[in-house]
Amino acid sequence: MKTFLHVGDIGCLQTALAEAREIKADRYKYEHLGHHRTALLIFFNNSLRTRLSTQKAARNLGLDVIVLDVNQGAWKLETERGVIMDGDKSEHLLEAIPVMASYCDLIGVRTFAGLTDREADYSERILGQFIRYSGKPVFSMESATAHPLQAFADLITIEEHRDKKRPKVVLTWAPHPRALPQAVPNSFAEWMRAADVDLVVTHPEGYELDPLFVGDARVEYDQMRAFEGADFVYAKNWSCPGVTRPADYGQVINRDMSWTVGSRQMAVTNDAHFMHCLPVRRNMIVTDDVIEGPRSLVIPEAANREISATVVLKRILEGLQ
Ligand code: AN0
Ligand code: CP
Repeated sequence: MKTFLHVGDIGCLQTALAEAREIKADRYKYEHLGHHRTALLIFFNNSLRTRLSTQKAARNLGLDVIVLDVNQGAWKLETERGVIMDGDKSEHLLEAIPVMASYCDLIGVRTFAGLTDREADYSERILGQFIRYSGKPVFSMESATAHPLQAFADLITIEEHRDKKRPKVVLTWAPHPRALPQAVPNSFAEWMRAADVDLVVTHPEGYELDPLFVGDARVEYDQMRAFEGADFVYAKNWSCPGVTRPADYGQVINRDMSWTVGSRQMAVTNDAHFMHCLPVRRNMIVTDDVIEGPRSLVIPEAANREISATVVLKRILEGLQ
């Protein structure tokens, strides 16, 4: 595997899930694969889970790891070509990428959407430059439009907790004070469509996700109706994707606190498991009672980030042999 951004990059999901089970049973099984290899993890944005779980995954595979926080200690990077660099940015990504690539064998990049220019975000301009100019395998650690390591961990978690062949999985928007990317819901929808689940997406009008990810999944604007009989509830905030309202791209266009997931909504589900990728704002996205309740999966879901990352890095290393 040379790049990891979309669900198609991992191939057959049943095979990937079988590998996840194998690695969970013995996470050092492929320790030899990373011998004398180095992973570089580059963060343009904050992270707790991705930072820790991807490093742990790399070490499971015997890799050396270098972590770079671009905004702490490195030169400020210009990302647009053709700019006269007379501002505060000392170095261009076009030099920085091949230099960084010369010290490693594979590269993970976290670079959030700017949420001002839809075309720039949805063309994955920054991740694309790493793919084009590094000459090394590149994987998304949440890039502008996708968070595949999260979606893979979510799928592993659903697989571990489902008690029917085809569970009903509801992706619900929930309120948040600041504008957030669409990467998490995009990838969740994309991976759930590829898996054998009954996916329902619910959000206020104006929050329609890009068809590239959501395809023809059922969209239900009435949150209570969407939750009826759900086996899994996956909550997430996202900003306006600009699909039906291009001028509002990246904006917060709804603050309706009745969308906060609480016992009222959970009561109409099939005793659903609650999921969220974290970090979560309590009593904005979900009430204390629900996130602390017996059906909450947020901690095992985060723990599975180590497993999804180990499978993905293993696949990349196998491609280097
Ligand atoms: C980010 C987001 O919503 O994309 C990261 C989630 C994994 N969340 C925040 O910035 C709060
Ligand atoms: N879920 C997730 O990716 O969390 P971090 O932003 O803390 O890495």
